[in-house]
This record gives sequence, structure tokens and C-alpha cells, in this order.
Amino acid sequence: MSVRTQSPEPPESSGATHRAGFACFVGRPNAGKSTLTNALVGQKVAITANQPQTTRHTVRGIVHRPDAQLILVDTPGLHKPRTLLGERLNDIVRTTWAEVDVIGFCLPANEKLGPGDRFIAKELASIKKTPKIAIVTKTDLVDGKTLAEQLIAIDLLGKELGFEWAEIVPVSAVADKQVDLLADLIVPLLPEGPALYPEGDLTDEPEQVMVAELIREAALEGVRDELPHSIAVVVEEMLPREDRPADRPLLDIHAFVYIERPSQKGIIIGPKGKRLKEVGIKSRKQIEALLGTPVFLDLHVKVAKDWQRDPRQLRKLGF
Ligand SMILES: Nc1nc2c(ncn2[C@@H]2O[C@H](COP(=O)(O)OP(=O)(O)OP(=O)(O)O)[C@@H](O)[C@H]2O)c(=O)[nH]1
Ligand SMILES: [Mg+2]
Repeated sequence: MSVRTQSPEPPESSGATHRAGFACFVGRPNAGKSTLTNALVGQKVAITANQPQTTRHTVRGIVHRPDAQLILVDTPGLHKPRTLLGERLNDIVRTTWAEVDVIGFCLPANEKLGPGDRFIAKELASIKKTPKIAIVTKTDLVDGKTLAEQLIAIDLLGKELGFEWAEIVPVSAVADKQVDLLADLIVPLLPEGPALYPEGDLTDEPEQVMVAELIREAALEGVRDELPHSIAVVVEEMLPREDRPADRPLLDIHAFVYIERPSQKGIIIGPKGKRLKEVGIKSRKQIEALLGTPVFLDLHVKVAKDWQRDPRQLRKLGF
């Protein structure tokens, strides 16, 4: 077993080859995929939350280096689906890992390998041609002994399923441990080629989608049980306010926060609208930082009955 704690030797003729390609992060919900994506990109491109199934579409984050362009594809956590939305999310993951140059399987250091991890590993085993890196996330949460046991268990898991991990890398995105090393290890596995995205682009997410995601992230904070899954956000309109002086622009953003049942409305809005107001303030600050302009954010809560199970509603919400 080779567990990485330092970078590989640079190739002898370094400087000449440029590499560019795609690596996806897969793993159970809440494994830390989006947090790791953001840490590698150096900016928030994917929202994160301490709840499973935060990510609902593939988010591309672009890492620019002199020797390579690494495009990270953050995917929704793979899980046992209970709704049509869940099935759609799993389909997205499977399509993605068939298309990338490297697969990074994220396993949290602080949770023993479970049936969910084994299930994913088994599926990965059938993708023979793509190198698979095991990434042990959240190492800041465990001691050395626990981490060592986890590394051994992951190595064994590969052997049981008849393949070797290209690398096993422990990282902490929160404590910024070995994050750059991970990029160093992925890059040699990418094909040679010129950059695929313009210099400076950190994601290909449309602004409207990023804005909706920032609102959803704020709305997810502090909600529990089924409610996180029931929330969807759609930005209906983003328009510069007319009649504003050139040096004092204002962007009007109109967005809907969807929930599934009328009974959820009260929780999202809060007493006297307090909670929705907080969601608005929190996300507006982030949106202003993202777009670099003052924003007027108009949020409305709407019921889309059982949208997670309804094909028509799912389509309307972009799934
Ligand atoms: N302590 C610690 N917490 C982390 C680390 N990485 C992620 N987390 C936390 O783990 C939780 C889940 O992180 P996400 O990045 O949203 O996980 P995910 O795998 O993208 O989850 P889904 O999108 O739901 O599949 C969040 O509360 C993060 O703050 C880490 O390196 N250390
Ligand atoms: Mg995520």
C-alpha cells in the first residue's frame, strides 16, 4: 500500500508537457466533496452544508497551474434513492464517472467504511480503464491511529474488489492539509493537451445558478429532517434597476424558495418573517461578493407539491 504524504518527483523534462483533463469527486452524501472542490479551486464554486444531499447537479471547478489545467467535477452524493429526485441525482453521478480521466473517491476519516461506501467501490471496480484515487477527507477530525486504520481498510477494500487504488491520499480541506498534494497527484494522470477553459475562469456555472445555490445554502442552515431535501431555489429574474446613477448601480434579483408542503412554509419564513429575512441578508452578502455589485434581493416562498417525486415539477425546477 502506498499512502501519500509527499509530492511525486517532478518529471525530468518538466516544463515541456502541458496536461488538461477532468477528475470527478464521488462518495456518499456529506463526505466533503464540495468542500474539497472549493479548497482546490481556491474559491467557493459549490455550496456546502452539514447535511446529506446538498449538491444536486455536477459543478465544475477549474484549477489553473503552469503545467496543467485540472477540471474538477463535484457530483451529488451517491445514496439509496427514495424519490425520483434521488434517482436523477444518482444517474448524474454514473454518467459523470464514465466521462472523466480520474475518479476521486471521497471517504471521511471519521466514519468507518459502511455499506454505502462498499456499494460505490463495487461500482467503481467495474470502470476498469479510469485510475481511481481514494481520498480520505476530514483528517483534522481524527487521531493518527484512527486514520491509519482507515487507510488500511480502504486499501483492503480495493484488494477485495480486485483493483489497486492509483493513490490513497489523506486530506483536510478545512485545515488545508495535503490539498495541493492531491492536485499534484491527479495532474500526472491527465492527458497531455492545451487548456480547455480560459485563464481565470473558476467555474462554468451560470451566474443565475450560482445565485440560486447561494440562497439555497443560506436556507439550508439550521433546518432539519426532511426539510433540507424539500427546498429548491429558482432565480426568476436578474435585472439592473433603471434610473440609477452610473456610480450607484443596483441589481434586482427575484427568486422563489420552493418547498413541498404548506406545513413547511412557517418554518422557512419563521415568526414574523424573521427566518426568511435572515436567509435574505446572509445570501445577499455572498451574492454581492460574487457579482461585485449591490443587490436588492426579493425572496418569495412557494409550495410545489411533492416536487421531488413529480416528473413535471422536477423538469420545471431544472432536474
Ligand atoms: N472538519 C472538517 N469538516 C469538513 C471537511 N470537509 C468538509 N467538512 C464538513 O462536512 C460537511 C459536508 O461537506 P460537503 O462538502 O457539503 O459534503 P459533500 O460530500 O459535498 O455532500 P453532498 O453534496 O451532500 O454529497 C460540511 O459541514 C463541511 O463543513 C474537513 O476537511 N474537515
Ligand atoms: Mg456536495
